[in-house]
Amino acid sequence: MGQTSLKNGVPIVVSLALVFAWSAAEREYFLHPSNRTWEEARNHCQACFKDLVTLTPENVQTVSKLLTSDCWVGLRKNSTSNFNSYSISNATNNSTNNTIMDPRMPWFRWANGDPLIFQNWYPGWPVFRSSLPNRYYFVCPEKASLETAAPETVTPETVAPGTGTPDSGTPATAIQATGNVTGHLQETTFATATAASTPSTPSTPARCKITRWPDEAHYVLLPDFPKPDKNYIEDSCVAMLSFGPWVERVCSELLSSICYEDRFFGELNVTRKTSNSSILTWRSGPGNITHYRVEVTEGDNMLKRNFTTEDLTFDLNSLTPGTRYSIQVFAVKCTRDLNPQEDTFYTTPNKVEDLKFTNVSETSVFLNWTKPAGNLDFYLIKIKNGKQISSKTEGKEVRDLIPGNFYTFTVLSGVGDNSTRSEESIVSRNTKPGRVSDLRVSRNTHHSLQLNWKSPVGNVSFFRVVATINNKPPVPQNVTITEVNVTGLPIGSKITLSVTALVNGNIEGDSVTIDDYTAPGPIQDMNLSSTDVSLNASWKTEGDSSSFVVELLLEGKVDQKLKTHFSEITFTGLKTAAEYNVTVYAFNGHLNGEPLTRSIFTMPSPPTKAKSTYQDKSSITFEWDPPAKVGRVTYAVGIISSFWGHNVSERIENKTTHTFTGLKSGTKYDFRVQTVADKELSTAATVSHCTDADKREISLSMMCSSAEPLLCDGKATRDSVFKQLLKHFNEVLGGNIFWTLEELEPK
Ligand SMILES: *C1O[C@H](CO)[C@@H](O)[C@H](O)[C@H]1NC(C)=O
Ligand SMILES: *[C@@H]1O[C@H](CO)[C@@H](O)[C@H](O)[C@H]1NC(C)=O
Ligand SMILES: *[C@@H]1O[C@H](CO)[C@@H](O)[C@H](O)[C@H]1NC(C)=O
Ligand SMILES: *[C@@H]1O[C@H](CO)[C@@H](O)[C@H](O)[C@H]1NC(C)=O
Ligand SMILES: *[C@@H]1O[C@H](CO)[C@@H](O)[C@H](O)[C@H]1NC(C)=O
Ligand SMILES: *[C@@H]1O[C@H](CO)[C@@H](O)[C@H](O)[C@H]1NC(C)=O
Ligand SMILES: *[C@@H]1O[C@H](CO)[C@@H](O)[C@H](O)[C@H]1NC(C)=O
Ligand SMILES: *[C@@H]1O[C@H](CO)[C@@H](O)[C@H](O)[C@H]1NC(C)=O
Ligand SMILES: *[C@@H]1O[C@H](CO)[C@@H](O)[C@H](O)[C@H]1NC(C)=O
Ligand SMILES: *[C@@H]1O[C@H](CO)[C@@H](O)[C@H](O)[C@H]1NC(C)=O
Ligand SMILES: *[C@@H]1O[C@H](CO)[C@@H](O)[C@H](O)[C@H]1NC(C)=O
Ligand SMILES: *[C@@H]1O[C@H](CO)[C@@H](O)[C@H](O)[C@H]1NC(C)=O
Repeated sequence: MGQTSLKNGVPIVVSLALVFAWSAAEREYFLHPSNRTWEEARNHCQACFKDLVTLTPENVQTVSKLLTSDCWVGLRKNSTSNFNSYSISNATNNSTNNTIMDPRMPWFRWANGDPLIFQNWYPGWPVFRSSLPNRYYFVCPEKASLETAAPETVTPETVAPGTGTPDSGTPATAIQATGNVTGHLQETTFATATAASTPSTPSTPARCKITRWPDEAHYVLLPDFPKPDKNYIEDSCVAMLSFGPWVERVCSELLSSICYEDRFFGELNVTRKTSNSSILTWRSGPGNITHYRVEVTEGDNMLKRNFTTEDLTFDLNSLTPGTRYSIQVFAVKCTRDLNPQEDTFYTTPNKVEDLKFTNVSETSVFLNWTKPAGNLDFYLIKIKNGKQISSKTEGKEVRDLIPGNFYTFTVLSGVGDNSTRSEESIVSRNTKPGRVSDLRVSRNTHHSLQLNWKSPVGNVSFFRVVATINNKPPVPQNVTITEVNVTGLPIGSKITLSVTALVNGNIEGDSVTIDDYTAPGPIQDMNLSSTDVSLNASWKTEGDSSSFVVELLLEGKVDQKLKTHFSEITFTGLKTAAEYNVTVYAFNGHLNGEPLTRSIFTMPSPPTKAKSTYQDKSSITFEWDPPAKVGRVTYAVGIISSFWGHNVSERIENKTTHTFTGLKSGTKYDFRVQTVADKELSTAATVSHCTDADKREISLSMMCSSAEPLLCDGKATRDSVFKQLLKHFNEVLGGNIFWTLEELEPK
């Protein structure tokens, strides 16, 4: 009955299973310095913890560090208290059935039922009975077979109630009990053994009570043997010395003690989380829990609330949306907080408000919204194709979109651990369609233009083409292809054309604009007029062409080329008497209208400074200066005497002097000289001059009778005859010929 048999007796399988169980739980150890008996210490441990400490190779270090003095541990020689826990190992495995040790062995199990797989006795302990068995001879006389019974030896420690039926053939009357009583003592002897086990005084014989037989009880005095073992304690409890090893002590001794408890791992569930409420449920703690304390922490605020042991749930209300709450539920046992059951959770944040587009471009949109009541940690923007972006602020630009596509944007508010999100706020629309490219005009006619372009990247439902003419209201046109022939335009006009891509009926992209012209009309009605050094051209055309190109050609070469915005032009500084061609066409940007050419001569320049350099009775010589800037020139010269009706004209070339002969004497001639160019004559330079007079006297006799003598008087008075005569000649002859009138006194 020693350590060896203990070790051999404990089945390996059983202890392994329990080792696993130990390692799964984390044990905590508590030293209680107050002096208690082993029984009190154990009761206290069971009330406020789990039990008295159980020592294993793993925890012995930890526990021994707590020690300040000798302490009770959970081991007692008397193992009757272990019966209940014994069935645990039995039930676990059928195969152990036959190998289970007799539970009545001392030191068999720890107080909590754990098997004793580790021992650390101080040398000399435990103390056993001396090797000589204490023999108790006792006789339980039975009338019928008193003499026949063989004495048996009984070891008191092992005596336990038998359950078998008495062996009726051999009823025991005198028994000598040794270590093994099975099958011999039956139930007849257990009580005697108990009585005999504690012979307090050797002189007092133990009594044997036989209860089995109904007739009467027989009490037998047993001889006593003095007990040789001084340190032997019949019902010892184990104390751990402050330096670690174990010794037996009397259980009623007052010592401090060490309790243990498995660390409590509960489970706190937070359910039915909404934006402002949730429900907490938790596990009941082990043993005699007095109450539960719930601590709800939000930022720097903490709410504490006590709950009774029946109440394992707490309805949290009036919470702030989108906020992190951390919860601790402490089970309180003997005023001690057990390891808390913990959880943190977020309330659902509120959905964002006023979600709208603040800017939409071709490849991006700017979303803005307002922060909802409560808290949140970030916003999440979901785009249709599964893309997600997050934002810390109440606005976000979403980039890399396709122009003109329809997008749905979902904005949610989120919390730090992504455990919950708000409801969705949704907006959707098309991005702006792109700008058309390569817009160009071709096939300009008088009344139409052909427009071509390339469709932009992305989505377009149709194009709007607008032709604006001057300030007239525009004429829009919708097309789905990328070309259009714009018709009905005014001739020769500047047309502003713009093409805009649209999607979804009315979402417009940026317009692309181009200016061009319808083909200019022909020049009509050109009028030319010229002087000797200038030329004026004016014309008309249909339409409102912005400019004209005017070419002035001389002898087939371009002399001047001008662009004008007016439909009239004057060239100056021209050569005289030269044939100029004037070609005019309307010009609009790159288009020329049909040209019109007319020609005209510049007027010749007149000669100047005509004068007479010589005259006699029948001839006059005239001289003049030639016109400026002239080379070879023809002059038309002429002389007229209006009196004689004499008219001479001639053409001469390259001379600036001419003599007229065969003239009448004393006559005034009017001379003119003109430059001749083509059929045109320049203005004339004129001078009058008289031939020398061949004087003759003609006498004219007149009879003058007058009532008034003075009237016939040659002199003086107004109405004199002479004066009238003078007047008459003046009228007839004038200055055209040489004449004088003189009055001769009557002889
Ligand atoms: C105990 O009794 C059984 C059966 O009677 C026997 O087989 C066994 O040897 C005995 N043991 C001792 C130690 O006497
Ligand atoms: C326990 O008893 C010892 C000896 O009797 C004494 O020294 C010690 O102070 C006691 N401890 C307490 C906590 O009462
Ligand atoms: C064993 O201890 C229990 C209490 O733990 C006690 O009731 C019982 O009488 C003791 N038995 C013996 C044989 O000492
Ligand atoms: C084993 O346990 C069962 C019930 O769990 C019980 O009926 C049986 O008697 C036990 N066996 C022994 C040897 O204790
Ligand atoms: C235990 O034994 C019973 C009957 O002896 C049997 O029905 C059962 O299956 C066994 N269980 C195991 C785990 O071996
Ligand atoms: C286990 O022990 C019980 C009683 O001691 C017995 O009835 C049962 O048959 C045993 N089982 C096995 C598998 O030996
Ligand atoms: C917590 O929830 C789980 C799963 O629903 C459940 O199995 C468990 O019993 C709950 N615990 C408590 C303390 O309510
Ligand atoms: C539980 O503990 C309280 C106070 O600590 C005590 O009054 C009560 O009797 C204990 N109950 C049990 C069953 O131990
Ligand atoms: C909870 O109970 C403890 C112990 O009974 C007490 O000290 C504390 O004030 C209580 N707290 C609340 C919030 O009721
Ligand atoms: C939109 O949000 C951005 C970023 O938060 C901010 O800068 C901008 O001012 C907001 N615009 C409007 C109109 O709220
Ligand atoms: C929360 O979710 C977003 C999007 O799913 C992710 O980008 C972010 O990293 C997550 N944050 C955490 C803390 O899991
Ligand atoms: C062109 O489209 C716009 C926008 O859908 C519409 O208002 C307009 O009536 C359409 N014009 C023509 C000529 O179809």
